Amino acid sequence: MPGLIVRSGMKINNQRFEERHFMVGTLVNAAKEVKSTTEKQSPTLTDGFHLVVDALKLNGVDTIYGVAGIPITDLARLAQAEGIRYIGFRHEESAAYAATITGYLTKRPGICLTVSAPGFLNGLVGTANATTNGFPMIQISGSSDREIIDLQQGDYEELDQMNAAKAYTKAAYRVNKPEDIGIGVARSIRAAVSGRPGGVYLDFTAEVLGAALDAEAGAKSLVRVVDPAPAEIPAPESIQRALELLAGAQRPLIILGKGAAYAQADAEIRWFIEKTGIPFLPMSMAKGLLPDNHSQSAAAARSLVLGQADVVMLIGARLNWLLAHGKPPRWSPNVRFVQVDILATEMDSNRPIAAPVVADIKSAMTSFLSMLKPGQIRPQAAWTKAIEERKKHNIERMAVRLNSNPSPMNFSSALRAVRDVLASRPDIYVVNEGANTLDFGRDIIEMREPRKRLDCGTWGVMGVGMGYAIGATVTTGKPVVAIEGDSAFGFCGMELETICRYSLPVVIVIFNNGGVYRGDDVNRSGGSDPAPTVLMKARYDKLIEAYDGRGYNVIDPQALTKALTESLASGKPAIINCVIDPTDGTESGHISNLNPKSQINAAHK
Ligand code: ADP
Ligand code: TZD
Repeated sequence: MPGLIVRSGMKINNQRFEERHFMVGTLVNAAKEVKSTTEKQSPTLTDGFHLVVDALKLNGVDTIYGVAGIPITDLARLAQAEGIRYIGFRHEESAAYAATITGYLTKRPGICLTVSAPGFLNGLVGTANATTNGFPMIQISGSSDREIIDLQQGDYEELDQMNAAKAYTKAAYRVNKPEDIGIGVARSIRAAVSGRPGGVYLDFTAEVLGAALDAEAGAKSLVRVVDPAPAEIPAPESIQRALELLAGAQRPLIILGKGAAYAQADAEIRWFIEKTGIPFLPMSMAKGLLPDNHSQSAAAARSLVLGQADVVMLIGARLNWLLAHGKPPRWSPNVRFVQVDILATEMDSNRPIAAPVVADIKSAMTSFLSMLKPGQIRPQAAWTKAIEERKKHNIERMAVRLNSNPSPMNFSSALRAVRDVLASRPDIYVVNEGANTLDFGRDIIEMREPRKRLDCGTWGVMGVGMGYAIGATVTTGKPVVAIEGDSAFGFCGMELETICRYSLPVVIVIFNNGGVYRGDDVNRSGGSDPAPTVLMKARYDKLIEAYDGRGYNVIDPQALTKALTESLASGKPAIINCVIDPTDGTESGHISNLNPKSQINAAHK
């Protein structure tokens, strides 16, 4: 074994190498042992661990989320020693969610680090979620010995990880030689952020991590990725076509999706909307891109605008299930679409797209603004008036529910209290998951700043809450309020300890109605087991006391207001257990219609 004098803190550009011994973990001992006998004759070496850390640092990675174990424990230690912030989670799924939301907020891939096989698979749920949502992140995993895996000879945590990952990621790579680490990292970064972003899997075998390499050759093998997400400029004729279609519309509508929020083209989007006067509808995570109280927001007249718009411009939004696939009866059969999206194959995926604009949103909106003629687009006054009237009607109807004070609290009265506290704190990130908690939360909590609302997204996945909350505050330094259904919280609730360990300013408000959707279901057999959707009406506030956090149990909106105000002012982790009427809420929230209905006539059952 050669002498392990390892170079780190490499400055690739000016070739100035700072030499020092590897100071962490088991390798420290190995290094010391060998150094005494062979130091003088040995070439200066680096190893896979160092090259991975150097490659990440070279590309601006400053945070890694992960769970330690064989074979990546020393990688986590070294990353921390080298100045990358390492956040250790209790479960890889949450670490992957944290990396995902870092990617969404920064447009740079968040990094999640997992151990082989089971840890890898746990993290893969989060990586697949990133891919589905189009957010950039990289799951880096150590893996076991290739020869043993390929012959299926039964290694510790044996799994053909790269091939398992391929189906659920935008790209999957494995590095089998230490000199390929730089290329592996570079390819992963590019794959994660270019075009439609997504989750990428990057596999380092245990052998590669431990392998030694001449330090100078190692340094030269690293790659700093230049322009990882190049601008994709739209064809001028595609912009022209779209503008003509919009100009001929009587009842135009703009739908802003989370791709628009991700693109960080906030000013360009706002200018276009305000210059044209077209009403807009924000999808859930695009809320706040323009403030919810903007006069052109049609959010409170959603059914009307979807049903009656004649030309709809989709900006970073897909015509998937969240938009009823653009089809009747929710939509007019004659509606025509402009779609601005970076992915050409998204066009015509559900409805024909009359005016596709394939480009990145910032470039596209810049072109729209430069080609838009004064007065070219103006929605009909009758259209904007109809929207105004419907908004007024719906807001008045909603106010009745919002302002009632039932006991126990229902979703609306509790959310009113949360909304009112957050009204003076637009800096706060709002994480939201559950079914009714999500649907009511989306409608009631007003957003005034872009990218501040983080929720279950395209997959409707429960369990993102804690990872998103941790990732958001670690990335931005801002406080987070996580509004959680009691079932949703349970998926990754142990991350409470992570939140307390790092003393993160996260306040978790648990909407506790004692069940999935509702807490009052009964066992149809008459037996004593709880019904499938029933949970214990637990005191979740007591959980956080185990970690020296602050817990509140509240049964009315006044107490909720006080608890939330106080916990936000403290800047410390807190749980507010919010007691909600178990009979409030509907099965599956607003998407009850997606539950299959039996085709068997009740009479024949
Ligand atoms: P929502 O759920 O909010 O409706 P989706 O996730 O369905 O949004 O759609 C987001 C769309 O935005 C995706 O089709 C994606 O390809 C696109 N997208 C993401 N980033 C960009 C960008 N920078 N420029 C153009 N399109 C983008
Ligand atoms: N598992 C995963 C990973 N995602 C899911 N979406 C579900 C299961 C099914 N599911 C929903 O779609 S919502 C939900 C589950 C289990 C929880 C709803 O209960 P809640 O919220 O307490 O979180 P409400 O407000 O009581 O409806």
